Formats: sequence, C-alpha cells, structure tokens
Amino acid sequence: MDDVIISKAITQSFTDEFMNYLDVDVAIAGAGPSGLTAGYYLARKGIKTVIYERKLSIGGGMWGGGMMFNRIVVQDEARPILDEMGVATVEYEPGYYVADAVATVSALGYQCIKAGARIFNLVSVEDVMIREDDRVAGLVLNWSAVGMANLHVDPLSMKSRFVIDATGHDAEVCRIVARKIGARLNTSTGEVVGEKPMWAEHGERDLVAKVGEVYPGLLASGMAVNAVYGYPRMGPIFGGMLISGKQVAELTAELLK
Ligand code: 48H
Repeated sequence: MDDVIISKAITQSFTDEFMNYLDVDVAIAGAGPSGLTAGYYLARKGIKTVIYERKLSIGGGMWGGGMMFNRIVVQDEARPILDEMGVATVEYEPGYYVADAVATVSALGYQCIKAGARIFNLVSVEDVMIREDDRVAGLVLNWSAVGMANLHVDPLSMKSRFVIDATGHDAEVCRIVARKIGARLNTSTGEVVGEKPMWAEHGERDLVAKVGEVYPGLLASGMAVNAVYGYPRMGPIFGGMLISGKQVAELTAELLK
C-alpha cells in the first residue's frame, strides 16, 4: 500500500472538485436544515449548487432537537418534505409530528449530496463579492481553522449567480452586505433588524411568508430570515426551516430562468 497515493487521491480529488465549484449557479452559506433542504431542491432541478459550512459537521442547530432532547417537531405542511427525504415521523397530537433529529440531519445531508449538490465543510464565508451592477456575485472563503487560529491569511473567492444566506440566527452574509454597502437591504431599516423573542406560530408563519431576495443576488432561508426581518424565533419546531429551504430553492430556480 502506497501512503503517497492515498494522499494524492485525497488532495487531487478535493482540489479538482473545489475548483469545479468556484463558478456556480447558486452558493449557499451554511449547511443547517434550511441550507441542506435548499441544496437538495436546487440540485434536483439540475442547478449547479455548492454549500459552504463553517463547522466540521453539517446540520447546524438540528442535532440537539430541543434542549438536547434529540427530537424535532414539524407541522402538517412540512411532513411531506420529511417523507420525501425518507425520514420517519410519528404523529404526537393532530398536526404535530415528531422525528429523530439525528436521522433527519443524516437524511438531509445524504439526499442533498445524492441530488448533486456539493458540500464543503470547514470552510467559512467571510465576505461577499459585489459587482458593478450592484448585486451579490459570489462569496469570499477561508478555512475555518484560519479564523479559529486568528491567522492573518488572505481568503479566496468564488462566483455564483445567486447566494443564499442559510447561516441561521446570525444571518452572517446579510450582515456583511448591510455593513459593506450601507443599510440597503430589503428590510424596514435597510439593516439586519434582529430576531424577536420566541413565538412559534408567528415565527413560522412570518418566515415562510417572507422568503425572497434581501438584496439583488442575495436570498435568505431559515432562521436567517427571522433575523433579517425582525421576526420571532420559534424554538425546536423545524417545519419552517424545511419549507423555507424548499421555497428559496424554487424562487431561485425561477430567478435563474
Ligand atoms: C459558513 C456558516 C457561517 C459562515 C454560519 O443555525 P442553522 O441550523 O440554520 P437554519 O436556519 O438552517 O436552522 C435554524 C435552526 O437550526 C434553529 O436554530 C432554530 C429553528 N432555532 C429556533 C430558536 O428559537 O432558537 O445552521 C446554520 C449553519 C451552521 O451549521 C453554521 O455553522 C453555518 O450555518 N454557518 N457557514 N460560513 N459565515 N455562519
């Protein structure tokens, strides 16, 4: 067995794929439930889609269910998405379905990649590219380890026709855009408004009603939407994450036409 062949296989295949995804239709920041769902539905339409995830693991805030009881709840409207992903659900009370959080993350990740999306973990989105026509035109990337070690290492950039901010509570990409171009997001203040206290019904309803372009070329899904527009958080009901991921994929596919 040749150790160097193993090393070459890893570095070459990774580099080839990383390079192949430096110019895509859609780049998604964050591989939580909404980003993975968006990636799945985009890739299934044949749209070239890449997801960058800062952490070692995908799945964002889903692994731990609610307060580390590793179950999630979804409502009626989201259950077909879990069915499609092959995740078993059990009706707890009419309209409330329970699923295993670990099974759900695993299925979302597997189906997303199987549909054709590519996920690069351990990569952080640290900036955006904005081009002459004043639209988001790509992402600026660095190894997460560079930030963690506080190293002064310049990033690399990639091009995409659309970017989806699926970074969760911090809405990091939208914040970067608001900061760099000055309060011109499609929100009441032009800035990221910041999420409001827990209210599951409103948080879920407002989220799915608002999925759309936050700035030309930049859409948001999942918890980032609540943060951007100033909607309530919703706790461990995950239907809105899945539904908004599907919605943002459908909307982006329309915009790409
Ligand atoms: C690369 C990044 C960056 C970056 C962050 O937090 P998530 O799970 O986000 P959603 O929106 O898919 O799901 C939200 C849900 O998990 C949740 O927190 C809920 C429902 N909360 C309700 C409540 O009341 O608390 O995933 C976001 C992912 C994470 O994996 C991050 O590591 C990653 O994005 N990420 N990746 N570059 N700059 N910022």
